Amino acid sequence: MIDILALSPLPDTLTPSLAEHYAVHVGLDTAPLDRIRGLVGGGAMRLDAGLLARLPALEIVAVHGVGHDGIDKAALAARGITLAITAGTLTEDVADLAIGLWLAVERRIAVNDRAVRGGGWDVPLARRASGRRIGVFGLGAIGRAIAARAAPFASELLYTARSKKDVPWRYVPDLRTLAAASDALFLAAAAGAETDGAVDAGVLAALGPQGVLVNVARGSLVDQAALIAALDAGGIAGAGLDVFADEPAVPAALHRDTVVLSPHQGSATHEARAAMAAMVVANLDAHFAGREPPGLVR
Ligand code: 8YV
Repeated sequence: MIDILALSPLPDTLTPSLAEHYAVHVGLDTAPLDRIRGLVGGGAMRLDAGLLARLPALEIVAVHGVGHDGIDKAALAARGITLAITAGTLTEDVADLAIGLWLAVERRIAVNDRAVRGGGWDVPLARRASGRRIGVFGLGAIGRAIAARAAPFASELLYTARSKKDVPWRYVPDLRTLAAASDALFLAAAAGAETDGAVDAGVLAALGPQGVLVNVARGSLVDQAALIAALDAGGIAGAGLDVFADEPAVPAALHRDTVVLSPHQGSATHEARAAMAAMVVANLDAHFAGREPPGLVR
């Protein structure tokens, strides 16, 4: 059997099907590193040149997810190592969660749930979600799915992306202008140098005291200290956050009624996780059969 390394324990949805086809080793300490031909890890995995050097037989990195910002792609390319992701398996689920977080912030769903559990029955007034101007940063598959869901709610749907797309929504070339024109700003851009800290104090100030930020992309897109400062100062109205700067750490300063917190669960549905597991295996199987993996990153 071909030896595969998982840097950390794999989800239960993936382990059985992977183990049927491959000899799976979990963790660097016990794995036969010189025989490892495939590496499997989550979308947030870190893979640098130093780790790659310890894996001389590595041929493919199969990501259980769609993010690959923590992977040194130049180092992979230099060794001719294939990179594959589970493209298309989790789009709808992440978009669903984004809308859920936004509605939970606007309509105080989470904070009121906590109040009712504590015996409360007050109904502090919330904000109408319908009729807001909605901005989406990043118009890949997930950004489009968010926009398609949000558009029926919105008075206007705007987006910022690397380029204007053939979509019925208004293109705004830069993030700060997008934030200024939006009541709710959804983050769906890929992480990386281009978007690192993109939501900074200036963008948050542009979003303004009535604005809500929703992040289902990566914590790295947001200057988290600036976000906390904006929430402290009433610079924005609230936030729905599925991702954080240093997961799983969630600063106590974000534990507030205007913020809905979520444990990086965008793809955590039975359906998405089953599809992700199947695609990790399909990517590996294709590669080792000499075919192009369906989730190949070019
Ligand atoms: C997963 C993700 O939580 O796809 C991604 O990039 O961050 C998430 O879907 C992660 O990959 C789980 O392994």
